[in-house]
Amino acid sequence: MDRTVWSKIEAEIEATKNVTIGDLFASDPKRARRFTVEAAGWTLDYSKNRISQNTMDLLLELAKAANLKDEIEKMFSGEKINRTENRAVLHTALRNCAPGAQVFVDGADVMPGVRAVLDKMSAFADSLRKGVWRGFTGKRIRNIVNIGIGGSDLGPAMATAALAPYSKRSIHCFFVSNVDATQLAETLRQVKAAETLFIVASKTFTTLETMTNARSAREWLVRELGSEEAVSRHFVAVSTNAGEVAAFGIDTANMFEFWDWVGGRYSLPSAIGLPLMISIGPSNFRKMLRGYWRMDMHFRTAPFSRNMPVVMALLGILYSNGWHADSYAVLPYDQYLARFPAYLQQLDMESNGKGVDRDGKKVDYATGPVEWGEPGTNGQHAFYQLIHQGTRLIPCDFIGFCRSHNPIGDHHDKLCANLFAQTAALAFGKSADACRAEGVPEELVPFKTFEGNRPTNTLLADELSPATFGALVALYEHKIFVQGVIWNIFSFDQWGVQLGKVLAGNVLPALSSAEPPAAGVFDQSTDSLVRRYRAARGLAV
Ligand code: G6Q
Repeated sequence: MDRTVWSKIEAEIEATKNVTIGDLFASDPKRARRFTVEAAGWTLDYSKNRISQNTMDLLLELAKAANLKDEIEKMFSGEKINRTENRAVLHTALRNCAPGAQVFVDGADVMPGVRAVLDKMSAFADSLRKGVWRGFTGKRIRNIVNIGIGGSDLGPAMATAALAPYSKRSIHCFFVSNVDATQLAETLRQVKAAETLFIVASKTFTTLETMTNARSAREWLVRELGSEEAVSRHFVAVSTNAGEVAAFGIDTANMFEFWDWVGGRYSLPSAIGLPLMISIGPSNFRKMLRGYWRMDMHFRTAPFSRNMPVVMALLGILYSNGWHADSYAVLPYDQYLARFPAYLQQLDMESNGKGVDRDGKKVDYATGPVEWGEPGTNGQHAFYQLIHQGTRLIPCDFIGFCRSHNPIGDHHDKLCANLFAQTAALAFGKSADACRAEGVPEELVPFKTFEGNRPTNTLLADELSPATFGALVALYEHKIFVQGVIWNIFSFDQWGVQLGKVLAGNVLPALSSAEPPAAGVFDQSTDSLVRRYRAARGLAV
């Protein structure tokens, strides 16, 4: 992070620390308009933040000092910015809707491949939806079970729920990710083998959880349908690894490809989105891609002062590094977005949860914050207490829509009234005098006072559509990218995840071997836990 600019921001925070959001509104009748930006069907009102124009100008200087413009161009044009894995980062190519667009990696245009896979997915999704592709016994496919984890699960699972109003309701999508057999078993209880298609989604096709679940699902299917030959009608794969797909027994004609320049957590608009495409249909899927692309174009071309991802990223940095907030909450006022905070947890925390800078040196400032949240209004009856009156600063993103897919009575007005009222209460609070004026007894005044000055962003779109949904995901992707650039960390690798993939492999044999582990193989605590487990399962300790 640029020290010179950052020290100016710190000085500004110190000089204005007693100026509240309420004061800022009182001194500027145009504040709401000044701090509102529009992009790709979304309005971002960020006026309820602890910022003046001066704060924003300084934050924008920080973006400039990090050469953000060049970094954005490097990403869009296919430079290998994921340096620790020597890969380009081109999720934006997956939704590049510009006619005739070309994007080069190692001298080869990736766009023909992107278009070909989209066409292959579309043909497959159509034939499945129309009942042309049928199961081994001739029955229509009514259930899709996606087997994948992390980036090969969270995106399609979240998006399939988010875009349920656009789904073909006669096809049910299930997502199995956990190696805990309970998830697979409970899913299989709900489906009939003859009507079920399994999508094995794994970039590497070697991930322990996914391959374990896929093998068990395959055994179940063969058992239920009585023939190995059934597998080819009931299993397809999404992967970058054709060799492993073939070794598993899936015909590579039924494999949907993606590429090493698509990071797992950025892969929803790739073939990883196949269950979503089957659910909402190819045309809606393409509308979603267009929504992503509109936000991509906004991000690439809009001046930083009007650039929604850049503005949100800068505000996040102000709170993380300037006000020392450890976390932020994302609060969608839409039940269809219930899984959006969980999806963002991976997107943000796996991307920016890094402790060394791009030169491999330990950073001495905070990087990726903890992200969490739940849909409104449920959260209001749970954790909002802490946001309103607790000792921690929790900046919040409120997300809402002007129209509901389920316009029953006045539910939607009530939902949105809560959204707007919460942001106002957080910003302006309720003074002790206001409590007294309402007749609150003096001894209760401290408990009923809200100091306010709690920052929020409000994101509003007309309705939750494939296009606004795509734009929303792209908004957060780019916000996270900008923060990574300013923190000078690599956002597109995930060595912490790799570690987990190796560690369990070392312990696994010790849980079932005839002989207990030799002394000293594991640390003391792990050794005693392994022996406790073995004893309960009747094995020698
Ligand atoms: C995402 C991560 C990680 C990955 C899973 C699944 O960015 O790399 O969450 O998606 O570990 O990996 P596979 O798709 O290779 O099974």
